Amino acid sequence: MRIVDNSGVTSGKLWDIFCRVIDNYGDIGVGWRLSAGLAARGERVRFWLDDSRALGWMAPFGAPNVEIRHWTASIETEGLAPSDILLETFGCEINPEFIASYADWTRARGLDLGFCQKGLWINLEYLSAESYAERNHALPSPVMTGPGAGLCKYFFYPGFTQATGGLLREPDLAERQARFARADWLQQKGVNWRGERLVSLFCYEPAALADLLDQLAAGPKATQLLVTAGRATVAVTACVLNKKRLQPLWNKLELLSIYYIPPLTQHDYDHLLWACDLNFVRGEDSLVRALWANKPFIWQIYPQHDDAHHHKLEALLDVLNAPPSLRLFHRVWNDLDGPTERDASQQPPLPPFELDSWQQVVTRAGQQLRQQDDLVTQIMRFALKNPLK
Ligand code: TRH
Repeated sequence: MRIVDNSGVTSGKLWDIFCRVIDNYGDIGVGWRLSAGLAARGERVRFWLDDSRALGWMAPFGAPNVEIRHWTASIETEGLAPSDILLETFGCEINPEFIASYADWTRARGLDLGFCQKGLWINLEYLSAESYAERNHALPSPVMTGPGAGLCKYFFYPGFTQATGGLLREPDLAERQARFARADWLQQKGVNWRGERLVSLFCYEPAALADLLDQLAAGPKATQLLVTAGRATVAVTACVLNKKRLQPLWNKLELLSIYYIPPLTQHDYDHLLWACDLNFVRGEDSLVRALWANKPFIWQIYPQHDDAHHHKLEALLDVLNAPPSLRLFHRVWNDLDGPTERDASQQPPLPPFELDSWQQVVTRAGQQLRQQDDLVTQIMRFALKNPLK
């Protein structure tokens, strides 16, 4: 059956989406969001994962038309329904036997029309605001050797401009946000909120974490810090223990209270971002969710060994047209000015929050970005341009 959605994109294809979980939750988080987003628009998805455990809390109810498949060392393809589109997330290497089957399915459809016209094999890249995303988006790369020889792989770059593949954003997001009731949700999650400033924290192990806790504990506003499960919880717990050991009177006015949140579904993680006055996010997917939440946010970028993340962070701040206070806060939060192991006394202090001006930044950026077609719309349109249509 062919389906026409609001954006005029028609479809009804079967996608094989492959995702390797390296560490953290960004790869599976994006892979799942894409799979569910495609399925919600009438596509069918086989989502191949080498480790599906995180879906147990991220998306415990699954989604209609998304079939989770265990990605094993060798994949038995006999008896599998031939798929239309092969998509690898973030350069994960798909098994040769699977690629061979995909090439066979493509040939069997009579689409042996020549180089670069035999099917659609997409590599979805990481999100970056750097200019290479525009330059490389949608470029084809003919496969010259191996079981996929003769096929063509396309590079699909998410991004912040019209010349990229856009950002993941569900069509019903605004409607969900309009229905959201902050106090009810907090109560439902067991947060005893008495009107304090609410800050969410999703981070790795930032060198400035102790500083942040000090700043929040210094007031003058009372703050409730809602700490996400996993690395953020471990880091904050250790930091608080250390503070209390060294300064037993730390936070004695109790202007800072800390609540450790259990792992949330992706839907509920949105709710956390919508409920808070300031969000600390990390990696790429939560960054996008923080933009849609339309609340001031601070981003901890996933660190890379060669410091490539420095440029990536600056590029985002440029796209946001961030004022100096927001740039400085990001520099310190991301420890851009020196190695993490250095003497803590040399660490530049975390600057104060300037929530009003940071709010203007996210509102302006969000308005612009909502004008763009979302990533699922764009990738489906891309698939329709292909000879398989
Ligand atoms: O977990 P991350 O740090 O992911 C990282 C980066 O994406 C990085 O680039 C990548 O290379 C590495 O993973 C492997 O942050 P990110 O990208 O925000 O992904 C987190 C996902 O987890 C996102 O989909 C939101 C989801 N999430 C929940 O569903 N529930 C929760 O309670 C929390 C805290 C997150």
